Amino acid sequence: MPLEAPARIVSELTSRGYNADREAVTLIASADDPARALERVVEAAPDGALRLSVDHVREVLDADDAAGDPATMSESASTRAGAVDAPAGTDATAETDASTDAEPAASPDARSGASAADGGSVGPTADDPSTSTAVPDDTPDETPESSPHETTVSAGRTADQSVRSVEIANDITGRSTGTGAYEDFVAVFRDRYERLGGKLRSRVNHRPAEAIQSMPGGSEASMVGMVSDIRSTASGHWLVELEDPTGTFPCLVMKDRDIAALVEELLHDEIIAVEGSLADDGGILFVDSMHFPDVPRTYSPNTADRHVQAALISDVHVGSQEFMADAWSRFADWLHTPEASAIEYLLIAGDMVEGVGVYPDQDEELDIVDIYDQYRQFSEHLKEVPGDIEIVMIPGNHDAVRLAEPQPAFDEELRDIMSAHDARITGNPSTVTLEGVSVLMYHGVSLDEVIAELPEEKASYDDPHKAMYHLLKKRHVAPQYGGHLRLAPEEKDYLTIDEVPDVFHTGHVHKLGVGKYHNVLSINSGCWQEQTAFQKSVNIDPDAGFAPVVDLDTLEPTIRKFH
Ligand code: D5M
Ligand code: FE
Ligand code: ZN
Repeated sequence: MPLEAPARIVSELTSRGYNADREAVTLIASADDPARALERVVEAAPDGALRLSVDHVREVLDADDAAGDPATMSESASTRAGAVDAPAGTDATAETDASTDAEPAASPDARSGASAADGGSVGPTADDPSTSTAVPDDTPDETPESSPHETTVSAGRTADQSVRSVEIANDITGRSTGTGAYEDFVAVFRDRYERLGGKLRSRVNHRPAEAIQSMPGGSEASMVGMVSDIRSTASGHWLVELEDPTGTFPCLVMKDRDIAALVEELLHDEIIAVEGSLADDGGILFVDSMHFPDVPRTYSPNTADRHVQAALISDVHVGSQEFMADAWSRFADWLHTPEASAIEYLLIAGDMVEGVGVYPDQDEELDIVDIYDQYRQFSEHLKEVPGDIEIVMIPGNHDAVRLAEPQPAFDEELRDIMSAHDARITGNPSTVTLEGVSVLMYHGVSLDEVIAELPEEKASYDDPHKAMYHLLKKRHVAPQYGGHLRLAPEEKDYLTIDEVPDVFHTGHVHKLGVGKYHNVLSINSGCWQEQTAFQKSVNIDPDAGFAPVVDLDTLEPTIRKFH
């Protein structure tokens, strides 16, 4: 195994029972022969050492005689045997107290799709502020040898990292072919039609628009098409125009039919199927039923073979004056505690930094004005996370990548800035499969659209997971093009949801929402940014400083609060 990557070195050291300071790992990584350097460092490690210090590594590398590090030698052997190596400055009391924030599992009701908040078990309102802090504020600050944030490994995590697996699919990075030309838009919509239409064609006896146009009046007819227009008629009925590669056809949904409620859910450019009968003159289809690509009700999600957890977060917004550095540090410190030892994965669904020039007047609230400095600072905060947690991140609309979706991952320059933690960096959206559990990660800009277009009870900022349900039902993360959403036409539609994910993870709206849709766990992960002036002006009250945690073996969610 190549040992150049810090994470590989960390895992090699962990498998031999050692933790190491981050700088020590960096030093080993930068040696001429990292594998040999690691061997020598381990051989020369003082008896009973738990953590290999940077001084130790330097001495070994500089001269060939090993020198013990008093600070590490004083650690007890029992700690080495698997107990957590608390970050320097965190004491046992802090660890115990950390457990008091435990929020009950959200227990979303799979059938009713009830929001976690409905159950009163998650969300800011359910919290008792006195017990909700993950690590008490009085945690001592002294950092005798290295700052807690230099710590790379928590010994409580599995030593055998070979059981881990992270696979990434549907990543646009490096595959972008679109030029933005008209033909590219035609191609991407054609691909969308083919792939989502394919999920509907077996369910209805469909005909192309062209064929329906020449069918006699009164015939039964079905069509699979993209919604190209939605209008209400003078008498209050709905006229939905469907388009397929052969043409368009007008479909009428009568206002007094049950299916009229479904018209309220429709977005432009989504793919649906309708069945009905043609008017006497054959010029319009009276719709009797409407079908969505959807997720089968009986979908049975995959689970991991062992007890292991993933924390799902987003919208860190480093560089904003409202970024909650303290809450973030509490979260990161908590990840070093035994209570968090099952968390081996951290997924970050976009908006790492606040960015520059994303919204009007945004510069008035910037703490860091240079975008690269924002990423440097973000990287520092990432280092607070234990080095033996696998991190996967996608960009969001505040990040320094193209805004149009699908968004490619961060470029080399930004990757370099964020390399310290060896995170996996992928596009928005991406499907990330953790030990068999597929997580569809999507930043969530389309949620603004879904919430704006659908009636309050079907999608709202207070229940963002319900808006996510509609994306699952439409099998597309960003169905409607032309509003908030910018689309980069590629040769295939990266935004369709081809395979049903086991978990759907979004952010962007800065509100917590957890629920299950046809057994797919849907999590909108809140943010790490306090209310901004804009959000105040439009009454958005963000859920800031929460970390949803998912059990990958049961797919049960828990929400942790850190502020
Ligand atoms: O956006 C967080 C949420 O707030 C998301 O629902 C969009 C909305 N938002 C925030 N600022 C603005 C402005 N200036 N105009 C419109 N909508 C806004 P995020 O992009 O993740 O910060
Ligand atoms: Fe955001
Ligand atoms: Zn966003």
